[in-house]
Amino acid sequence: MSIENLSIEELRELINYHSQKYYTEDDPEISDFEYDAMMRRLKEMEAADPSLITPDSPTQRVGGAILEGFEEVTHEVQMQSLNDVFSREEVLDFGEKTAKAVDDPEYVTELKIDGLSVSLEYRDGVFVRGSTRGDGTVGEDVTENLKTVRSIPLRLKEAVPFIEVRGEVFMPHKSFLRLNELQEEREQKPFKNPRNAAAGSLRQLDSRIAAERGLDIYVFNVQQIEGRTLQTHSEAIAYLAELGFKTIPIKNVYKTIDEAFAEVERIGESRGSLGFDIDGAVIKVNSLAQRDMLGSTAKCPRWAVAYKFPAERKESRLINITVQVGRTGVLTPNAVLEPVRLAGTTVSRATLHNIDYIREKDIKIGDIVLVQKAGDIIPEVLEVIKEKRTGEERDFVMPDRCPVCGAETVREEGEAAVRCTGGECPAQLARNIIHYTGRDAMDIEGLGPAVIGRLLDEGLIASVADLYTLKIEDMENLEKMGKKSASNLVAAIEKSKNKDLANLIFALGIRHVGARGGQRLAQHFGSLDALISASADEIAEVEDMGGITAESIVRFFAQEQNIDIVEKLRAAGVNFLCREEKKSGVFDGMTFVLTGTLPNLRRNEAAKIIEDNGGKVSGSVSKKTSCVVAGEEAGSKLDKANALGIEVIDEAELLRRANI
Ligand code: 3BA
Repeated sequence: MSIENLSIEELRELINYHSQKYYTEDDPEISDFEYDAMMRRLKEMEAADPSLITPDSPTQRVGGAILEGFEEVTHEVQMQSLNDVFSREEVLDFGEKTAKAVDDPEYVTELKIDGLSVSLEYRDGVFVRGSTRGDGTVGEDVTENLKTVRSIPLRLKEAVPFIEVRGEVFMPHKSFLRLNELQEEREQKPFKNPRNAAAGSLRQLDSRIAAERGLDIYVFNVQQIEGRTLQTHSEAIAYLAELGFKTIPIKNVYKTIDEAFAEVERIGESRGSLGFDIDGAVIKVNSLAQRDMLGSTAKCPRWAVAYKFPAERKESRLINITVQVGRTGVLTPNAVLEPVRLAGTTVSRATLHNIDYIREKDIKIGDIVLVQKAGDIIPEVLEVIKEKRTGEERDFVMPDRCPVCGAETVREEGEAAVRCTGGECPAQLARNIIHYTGRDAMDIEGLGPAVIGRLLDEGLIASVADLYTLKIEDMENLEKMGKKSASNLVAAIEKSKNKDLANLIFALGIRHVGARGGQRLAQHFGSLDALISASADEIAEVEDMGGITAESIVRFFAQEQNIDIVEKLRAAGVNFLCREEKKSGVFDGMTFVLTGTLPNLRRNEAAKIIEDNGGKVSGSVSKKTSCVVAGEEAGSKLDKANALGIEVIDEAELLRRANI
């Protein structure tokens, strides 16, 4: 079947089907490649006629809306809490009380996902609103962010008149590890555990950020439903799955509380291999009629109980402290431990964060330490058992030379991190090259971390400049690479020579210079040579460049190895000039602020139109603002513009004035 012949509605349905197979059922039927092709085709069709875009189109999952704050949502049915218990006795007690109040209760046992409770509302089968729990009565409207969660259906398989469901949003370990790697590369603080990362993602005002965080959901309750009656919880969960939700797994219905608790224990044993954090298990009465009879206390239903697993901590001997070097040159101390079993896995390493952490906790090599998993994945050393010291313990000193390349290490004012200063440090090299080939940098397709690793191992490259001298013959014999891939790679590398200066500046990996910084610098200086010969003061004059960034750029080009690389890139024929001239036109010298949701344009599309006509876009309204473009639900920025007497126009007026 060719996707070219499908109507837009048929194509959407097909994508929704495969998206559900992949994200909700974890059972894909087609390759990522085929899926991407369908998405591309849908985007093309929607771009050709934006009036065809529907709010529940799968293209709407990438985020876009930028809010100024979250609206309040008053929960029609309160979001209750769960009674927590910590022992088998308390669970049996719950069983006894339940059996006294109702006849022959049956139970189900669920995982207790360690995430954030949310409520999802659907009208006529279409997702209309999603909100956080908040204090149980009033939460926040996070619809835009929830739309980006791939396992939340935007349209149900049946057009139920109205349904409200509740579930737990969480960040799987895979997404969490990837996010923290990115945080490190961007020199931002890593998140402490997946729960905090999920919470931070749900509270993003820019839904494009939430879209990249890889959140997931398990739905565990029907709160309100019109047009259907349900008898039991297990029936409700099965029905939710039919509607297309990713539902909390229910293994069995148990006739005794003992059997239900046995399942709790099995869940405890499976903890380490789930791929996400749980903090316990929930036992619930299955019959909805019996739930009504049992009722609630002030805050919690009497028909459910949460058994919380103890945070597992164990003692182990800290055998050694090793130091790892990341791409940005940060040295991280790691504890080597005598292996212990913890929360389902064997732990033999733990992070010690940085030298301050080691000093604060007075950690010495040879100490007996208490180890805990923060969340369920990253083990950390909690404290030293001082009573067990023998006097044989040794102090740890951060090396003053990089353990990988031998260059000096420094600790900058006010920073916790110690860094390697070696420009050719092999530990940084691989990640520098990966950065160079990235999409926002030189965009060299097919040159990912695995291939780069092999090229480095074989000694075929020692810097990004060496990419340009690679030949097909060099590569075709590399493991898993044939002549065809090798020649595609050489072509992709060749193509990168024509990238714009903005990409090149970003690709060089200068500390504090991001993709946008690269653009500003390219437009201001016009050529790489002009940037290289600029002083820190001159650089600091460029929009958005601070003193620290300017110093960092000057320091980068003062290093001989870096100039060597620049010269090799020049010799290879890499473009050093800015082709994207700063645009000029009807908006020269004007500063615009965008607020609210525009009827047709996305925020970045409107910004591009303004910039293409010589204007600037700023995030906040001030006396310097020339004009505010306001859409629906514009908030405080619009009020401020009115107060300051700044001209306010709508999308249509913007399009009339601009030259498109
Ligand atoms: N089941 C959390 N509450 C849960 C519906 C009740 C409930 C939970 C649960 C009240 C989980 C309290 C906040 C809340 C929606 C109230 C679960 C989980 N069941 N499996 C019995 O996996 N974390 N949390 N959320 N209503």
